[in-house]
Amino acid sequence: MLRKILVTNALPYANGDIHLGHLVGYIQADIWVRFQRMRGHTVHYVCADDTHGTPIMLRAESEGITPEDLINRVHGEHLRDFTDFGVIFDNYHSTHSPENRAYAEDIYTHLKTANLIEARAIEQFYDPIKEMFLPDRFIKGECPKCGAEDQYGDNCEVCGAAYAPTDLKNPRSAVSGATPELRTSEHYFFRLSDPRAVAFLREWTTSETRPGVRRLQQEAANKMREWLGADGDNKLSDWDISRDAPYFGFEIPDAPGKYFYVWLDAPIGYLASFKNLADKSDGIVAEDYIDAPKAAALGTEMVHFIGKDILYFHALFWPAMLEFAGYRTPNQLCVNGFLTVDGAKMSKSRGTFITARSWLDQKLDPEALRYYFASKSNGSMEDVDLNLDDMIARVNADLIGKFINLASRSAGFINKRFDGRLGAIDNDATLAFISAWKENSIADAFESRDYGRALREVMRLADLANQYVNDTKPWELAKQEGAEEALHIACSTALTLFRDLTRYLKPVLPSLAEKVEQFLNIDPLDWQGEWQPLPAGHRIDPYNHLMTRIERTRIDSLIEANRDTLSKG
Ligand code: B3M
Ligand code: ZN
Repeated sequence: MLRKILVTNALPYANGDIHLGHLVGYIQADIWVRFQRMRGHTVHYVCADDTHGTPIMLRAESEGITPEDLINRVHGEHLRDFTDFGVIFDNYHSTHSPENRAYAEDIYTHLKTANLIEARAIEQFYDPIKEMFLPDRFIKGECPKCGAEDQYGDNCEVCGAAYAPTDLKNPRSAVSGATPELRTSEHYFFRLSDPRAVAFLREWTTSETRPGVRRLQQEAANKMREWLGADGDNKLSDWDISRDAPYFGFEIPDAPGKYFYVWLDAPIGYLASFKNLADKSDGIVAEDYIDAPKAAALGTEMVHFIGKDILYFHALFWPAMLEFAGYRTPNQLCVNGFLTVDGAKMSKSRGTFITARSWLDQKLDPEALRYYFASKSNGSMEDVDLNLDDMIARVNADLIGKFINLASRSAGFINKRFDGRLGAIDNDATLAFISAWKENSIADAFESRDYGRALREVMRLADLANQYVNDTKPWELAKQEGAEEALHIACSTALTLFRDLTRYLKPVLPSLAEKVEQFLNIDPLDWQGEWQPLPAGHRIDPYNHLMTRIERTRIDSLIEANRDTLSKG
């Protein structure tokens, strides 16, 4: 049965560059979207910049521009970076948009009507010079536990202690340096602790979205059990969803000077981006994917790809917000781990806090990184390690040494000796490929986002194909009298196997696959129907260079370009 799926990635904050750590989850999502489309399913793939909140307001102020100018500039930078890595959204929107304001107000109003919003007075640090309340990360002081200086208001980077800003010794505003004052202000809370919300979340976090497919990976479901507590427990605390002016965001209806906290309207940005897409497209009806009754009746799906650091928001706050506002809830959360580089956290001082743009500036192939991240992805929340030497070795061995080499050792003879026309193929050599096609094992691995398993199977097939070429030795047949037909069959067979490998690699290496489709002079490859060889008589185009080996020197200059010797991180 063909599926209709709305797929999203986490919305990157508009106050920073896209770096390789972001790209793990974006590439995993883009691969899954491309795979589903090759299988014939309808996928709408959307994202947006996450634009509200104090950091962006203060950064715009420090640059002497408006927040709107800042987020417009960053929107273009982010979209260029994603596009250049082959992460192609149907729409890349912004949370600072009319659609997002409308949905945020509607959801809030519904939650209020459901008696799930409560006003409470809270004490917070206030900066008397900047005349603003201070988020925890904008208060510095000495750690109450170990005395370390210059620690943030919520946790100590030296001893790891978590605490309230009021526990800091000698607190000061990180914005103006002033000593902050404790002031009381009314805030609005989403009552996540309401028994209705807890009961809903217990069911939602443990249910299946399709037969045999759970909404959450096992590690994520385990975290939920920890956060929700055992049956009868009620460990969820209510969520403060308002912030006081001055704040860059949406004002709360009927609450002048009160704004939606950035995380209230951030996930709503998924809906806003899709609504913006639907309104400018023919044949897409946003409500079919957003309204609970319509989505249920039509069987449309909503699948979010996120990093594990934002699981709490997406597995608790977000589904509860949607459920009690009468919107459809997500079918699945696909959660990725963090990126480490050479086994350690990305670090500016070591030059491994690598931006997407710097990878491209070094003329490194973005599809090399796509391939490596895919080979290290297994569909779990485990961290992904970018071991730079291993990446060089694996890309050069698998893609250049096995995959490309197959075409480069056979295409020339077809062009030179047979006018670019293919001949008959050796059916025995295709048997393993035909059974792989029928077994669907590679497709199943892509479906479950275990791209590492998929690629291991693809490379096993590539080894078989290269073994066939090594056995038939076209370069020797070309010198033998009367071996024309054997040469024609050997090279035609190799190119059919190469076509199969290209199909399987296409979700991971879309632009390389497109070059191969042009060289083989075939229609865009999909992943449906019966297996067919490239037919005898089919004309291929001249073989051109498809991919360049990666050299360590290029990686070394990448690291130098990202090394910030002054930074601590
Ligand atoms: N902007 C945090 C992040 O960039 C936040 C994600 C929002 S997803 C709705 O990971
Ligand atoms: Zn400490």
